Amino acid sequence: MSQPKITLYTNRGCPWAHRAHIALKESGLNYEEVTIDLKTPREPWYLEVNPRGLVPSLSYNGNIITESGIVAQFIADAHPSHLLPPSGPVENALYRARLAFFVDAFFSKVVPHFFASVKSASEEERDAAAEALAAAVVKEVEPLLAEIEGKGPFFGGSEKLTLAEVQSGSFLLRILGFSKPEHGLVSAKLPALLEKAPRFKRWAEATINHESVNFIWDEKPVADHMRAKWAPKP
Ligand SMILES: N[C@@H](CCC(=O)N[C@@H](CS)C(=O)NCC(=O)O)C(=O)O
Repeated sequence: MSQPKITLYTNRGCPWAHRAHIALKESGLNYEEVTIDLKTPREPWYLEVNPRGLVPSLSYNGNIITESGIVAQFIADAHPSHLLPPSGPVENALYRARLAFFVDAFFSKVVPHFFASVKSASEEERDAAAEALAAAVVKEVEPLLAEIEGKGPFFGGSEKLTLAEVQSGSFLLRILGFSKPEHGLVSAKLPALLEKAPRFKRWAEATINHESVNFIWDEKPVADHMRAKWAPKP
């Protein structure tokens, strides 16, 4: 396939836009990166690209695709690779359903506790959010990682990144990275609490250490921005 012309409208501090960077890099696709300043109102030209004014947006040979989950899925579908098998035969469809359920479990059951932590008004609230986050990991995510036992660290025991890590990697960077005490966003007790979920720990650490996941990551400015935006003012 000839190289498509790809433009990614993004902001590197946005976890949703970050998904598109991971998918493009891991698929070996070149792209032009256009940074959208999120501190000022969107300019009219960008609202024509994406009427919602959000990042990311992807232009693929002139076709506009928005919403990060859809962008990542599109890249995996248009450029088949280790990220995602084709939808048939039925074994593949079942694998894809399991992968989608895994991502859904992570975002619906675990990530809300991360946002609660960032918005916590006290250390006690942050500790409680970390406990709830770890409990959700143990209950909802750890059982879905049974296949990594004795195999590769990524979803389903894969040695290579999959669409599951494309969708969740930017949030894993924040959940684990922000538990360093200097950020004051996630309880420093979280790493110890996650010892109860050894598969999750292995999966998450392998994911955040993968170059396609962390190549745009700049922890301190992202943490500072998140604190300024979400943390309650004293
Ligand atoms: N559901 C959207 C969420 C994207 C989103 O919320 N992006 C934020 C930045 S992280 C944004 O563009 N916000 C616009 C603004 O802050 O004005 C997706 O997954 O793409």
